[in-house]
Amino acid sequence: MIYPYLADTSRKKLAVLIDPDKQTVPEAARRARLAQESGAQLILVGGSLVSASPDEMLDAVRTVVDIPVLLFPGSLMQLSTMADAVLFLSLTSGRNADLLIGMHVTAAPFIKQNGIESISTSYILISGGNVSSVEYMSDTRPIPANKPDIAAATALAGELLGHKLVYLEAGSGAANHVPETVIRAVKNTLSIPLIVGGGIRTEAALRTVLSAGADIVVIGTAFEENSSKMEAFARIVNEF
Ligand code: 1GP
Repeated sequence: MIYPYLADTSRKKLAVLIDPDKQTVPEAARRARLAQESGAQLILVGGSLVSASPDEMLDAVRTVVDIPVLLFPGSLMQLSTMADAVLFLSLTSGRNADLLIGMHVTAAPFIKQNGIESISTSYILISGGNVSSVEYMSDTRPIPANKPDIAAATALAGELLGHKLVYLEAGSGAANHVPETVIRAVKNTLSIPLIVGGGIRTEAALRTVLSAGADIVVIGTAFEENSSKMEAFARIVNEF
């Protein structure tokens, strides 16, 4: 069971996102090993546009690390038995019924038959200043970045529905990460752990997101561009 580890918010966690579309299997394994050696606590595997099964990549990654490897599925095609657990995402900022419940109905029997740990997660898209892949692919509108009250109410609705995590997402490669005001408003209303990702590129941005209340911070693009940043980023997360 991975959830109790995620639910322990006494220590903040750095999650390194590995997008199967942006790297080969050996590259993913190398990056995962570097993430663990650098002090990251989690690996997420997934992306908006992945069309092949992530099985081989998950297997390779899990072979080289001991830290939990979570599947972060952009679509049903990415479902796999090879991760430690799957984030069972409901895109609650949007009004696309398929991404709120439709795909979950299709996926549920597979998850049960295979005994996969699924962690129900409110996935909340916040405008990151440019049109993200998630926004385009999901055909939904993000919550405006200057509406913390709407973000907080959406997150609270997810918790009241029984979701176990909230993930505030600005979109991979976002121009702006989720603003401090939004993170703070959401954190103040929640008693479940808060994940924040998208557009976090600098140490200053990482500190802002952590001090605003993120329990888990997800970083993909910044490490794809420069994997040597992992160590400094992990040190900051571990200091909080
Ligand atoms: C995307 O939140 C993640 O789903 C990570 O975003 O690639 O911008 O770090 P970045």
